[in-house]
Amino acid sequence: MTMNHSIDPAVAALLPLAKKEGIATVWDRYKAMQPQCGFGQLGVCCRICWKGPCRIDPFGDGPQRGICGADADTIVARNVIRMIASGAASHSEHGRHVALALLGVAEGKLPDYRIRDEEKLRAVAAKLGLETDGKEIPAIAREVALATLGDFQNQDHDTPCTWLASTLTEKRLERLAGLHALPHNIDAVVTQILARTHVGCDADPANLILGGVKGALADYDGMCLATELSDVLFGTPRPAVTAANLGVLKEDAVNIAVHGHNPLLSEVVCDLALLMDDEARRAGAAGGINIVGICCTGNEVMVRHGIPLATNYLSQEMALVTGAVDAMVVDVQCIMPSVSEIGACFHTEIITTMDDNRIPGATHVRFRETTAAENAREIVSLAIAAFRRRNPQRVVIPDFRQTAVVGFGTEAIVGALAALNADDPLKPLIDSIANGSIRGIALFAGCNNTRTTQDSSFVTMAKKLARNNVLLLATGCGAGSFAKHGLMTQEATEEHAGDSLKGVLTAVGTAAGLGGPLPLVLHMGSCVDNSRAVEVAVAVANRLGVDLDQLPLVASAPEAMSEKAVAIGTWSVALGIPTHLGTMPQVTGSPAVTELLTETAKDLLGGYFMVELDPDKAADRLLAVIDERRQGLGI
Ligand code: MSK
Repeated sequence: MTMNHSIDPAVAALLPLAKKEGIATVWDRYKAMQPQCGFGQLGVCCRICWKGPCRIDPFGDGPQRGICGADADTIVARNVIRMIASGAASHSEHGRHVALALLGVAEGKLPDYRIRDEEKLRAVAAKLGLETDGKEIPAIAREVALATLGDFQNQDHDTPCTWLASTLTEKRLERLAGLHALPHNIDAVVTQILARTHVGCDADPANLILGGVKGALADYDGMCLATELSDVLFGTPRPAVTAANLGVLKEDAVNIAVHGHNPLLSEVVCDLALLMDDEARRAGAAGGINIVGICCTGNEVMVRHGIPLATNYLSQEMALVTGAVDAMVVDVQCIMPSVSEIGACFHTEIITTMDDNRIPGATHVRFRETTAAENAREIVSLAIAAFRRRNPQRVVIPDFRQTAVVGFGTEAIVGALAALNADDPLKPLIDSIANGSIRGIALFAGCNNTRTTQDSSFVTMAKKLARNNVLLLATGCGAGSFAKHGLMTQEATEEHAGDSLKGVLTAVGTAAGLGGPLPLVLHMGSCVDNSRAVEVAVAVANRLGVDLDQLPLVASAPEAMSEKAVAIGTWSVALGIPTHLGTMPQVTGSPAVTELLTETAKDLLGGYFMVELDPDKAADRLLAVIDERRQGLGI
């Protein structure tokens, strides 16, 4: 039973304990929810007005139209693009937060933050077409922040968002412009989706889906700016050796788990933890303060600072079941509301920090960038106080932790390649793709989902693709899966990579001073950092003079779950990338929408969705797509 939930051994070790203690977990609630609503699974339930809810009979016997007259195609299309709007809003709100912080730093209003990567700031300014010669860092930062905020303010529909226009290939921009799919303003596009899906508005499924594509591209824009400006403020990822899984918790330390997404909070908590280490020791924690990450905040601090990852999305409750977490500090997105109830079974402080993301039963520390250090000090003090209340008898830390070599953002990958060819860093990568040493590239992204065995599909697919010489990139909770299962190590490369891939990874890793190969899977960051993979792909495409839909590049979200994942998957398709989903999307109640997303998209965009629940078969399908692309390029 347990191993059907997850292949994570730490989860397997703790689930019986949760059961013994009477603690309900995500898997218990999933079981209690069965059977789940078939109408919802097909996407044919409409709750957009109070004449409803309406639902379309998928077997053709009952109603084929809702009370207003909307059919299954309209309902499914409206539902899915509303998910995209939510995903785009989530990522871009995160991005706006970071952009405003950069503006505050530039104007000297946020003493608790600073620009940690001036070189990246200059590179970003150049990318956005801003003149930097003779300008001081604060002035450049201000211009970058204002140009970025323009992507939330521009009212000229014919001028696409700056970040989008600055980061894609010319051919891709032309193709998207031809479909009227280029967003001009993130906020406006999200609003348009909500407006056009109101009762009595857009009923054309193809038109709705195209509106969703525009929303997804707004999501891309928001992710891009969030990632790049976070690098400016907090540092650009560099390779680091760290560890993953619940064994990173320490019995003798104040364990603080940072969980959520936005580094504005977690970075300052990390800074304060260093300053307050002695205080923790005085409270009896011989190991001082131990910061660990969960979900994408975990990925953010992992790739930038090598802070260990406790776990990924689906097992966030398990961290609490160890009885060793003194505080779980959360900001936004992917935080299960159940954590406050489980925290209350122990001594654990669950601390919410954002006024618009609160959980009943949690302690709320109102986080403001203007008072960040003061807020973080309060948070760390709460954790130390909780540590004093910890019951050592209830501490069960599963002895599972894997080494993880992480921190492969674009700059780190290019830097490693430059060790082989300083004048033309992309050449070794392009040559390896051209001569078949690297058969293709796969980006693994996305969440965990109770519909699949946690981590299982990620691991199965990655091993098979690597054996077939596919270079693997990962972000988000997918990256968390690989880190927990030891696939971000040099040993994994030795064990699982096909011979030619191993040769390339060894040559690059050795030249870059890693004393051996690059890890089997390259950790690029959190789910908001998927734009890093696009940056690498665009550089390769531009170098070859082709568009993204010609590259042997695929994406996969084997355990997709969130609305953000729907948005990411859709922009991946819009950029021309064949995109695999390992969970059934809630669209199959409409043959028209299903066809649009899995077939018509290929003609319109070059990218398309592929649904395959079996990970072994999914890997085969991705290999076939890669080979098709290679044939197209004549390599
Ligand atoms: S946290 S969106 S479960 S990747 Fe980014 Fe993980 Fe998916 Fe949340």
